Amino acid sequence: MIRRWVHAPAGSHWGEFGPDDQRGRMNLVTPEKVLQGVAEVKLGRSFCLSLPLDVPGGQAMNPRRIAPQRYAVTRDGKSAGQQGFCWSYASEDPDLTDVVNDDLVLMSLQYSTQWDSLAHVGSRFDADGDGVAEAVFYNGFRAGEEIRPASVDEQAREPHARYPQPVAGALGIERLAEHGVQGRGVLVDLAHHLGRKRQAVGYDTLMRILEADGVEVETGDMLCVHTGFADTLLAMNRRPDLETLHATGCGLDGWDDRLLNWIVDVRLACLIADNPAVELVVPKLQRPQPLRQPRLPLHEHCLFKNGIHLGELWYLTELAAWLREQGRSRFLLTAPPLRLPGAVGSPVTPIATV
Ligand code: UVW
Repeated sequence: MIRRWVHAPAGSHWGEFGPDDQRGRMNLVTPEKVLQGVAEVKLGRSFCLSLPLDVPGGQAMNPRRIAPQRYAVTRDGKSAGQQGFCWSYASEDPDLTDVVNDDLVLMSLQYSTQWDSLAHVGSRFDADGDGVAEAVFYNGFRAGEEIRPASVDEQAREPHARYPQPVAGALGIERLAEHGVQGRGVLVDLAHHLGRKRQAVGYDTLMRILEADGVEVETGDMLCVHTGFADTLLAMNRRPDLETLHATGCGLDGWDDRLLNWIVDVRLACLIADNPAVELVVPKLQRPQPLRQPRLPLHEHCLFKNGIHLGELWYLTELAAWLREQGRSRFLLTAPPLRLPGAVGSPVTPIATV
């Protein structure tokens, strides 16, 4: 048996659902929470919470991520549709009338509306107490043993076999898919109160807004944070203007300990936003402490320490406006990722039903 960890990081809840758990706080979405979500369905109206998956439009926002490249499956340089017949059958049986198109897509799984799995962000940490910090993920799963990223060199050598092995040997997004991801969603509308100016939102501001709007968050809820970022991005119509985007939209303050404690104490099942990282990513020089530290402290806190999945670049604008009009904040949220073994993230088409 691999003993993955003897020390858990400060502020973490490793082992909360057992030492081998790979689903984290999504375990808090119990059958009872599903029923609470269903109880929010009064009209049967649905909202699509995904951006079109070819938004943002190019790699500018995140150079590591490629936009969907779509291909038709062809024969002799033509797709079945272009040939006007179904080549899989027609050559054998000219009497068959079927015309069939297939296609394929190459894209970064976290290019647009997405889930981050617990294999997405870990930390250099000495989990087994041997004095050596290793790349470790939630519940002590290791990079070298369970997580097998293809190196940049391997990818460059074999661009068409980018990920010959599943990247996440543990904690992959299929763990979330197997759960189903359906339960009660709760929306907090930061954009309504703060406008679209870039700013970090800490505990005090979040509490003030929750109170002003009468939003209650309970154990096992899936919290959606509306900042307006995705709406601004969508309006750019796949030509992202980085200068405008860098000045747009708030993000949670990953350096605010009271906020981090609240996320854990209120026992959110997961945390979702319509911006690219949920948190506001702050340049190194502006960070509070000069010590070794993460670039993404909220990612570290949620994904690495506490098993809280993050949803990013969701489209929440229409739902936020409708909920405000109705004086509501809760809904049934259905958001399973792809059941793709070993994937670090996944595109998702979340649906809110009210
Ligand atoms: C990083 O870019 C590290 O992550 P995310 O897309 O989760 O913000």
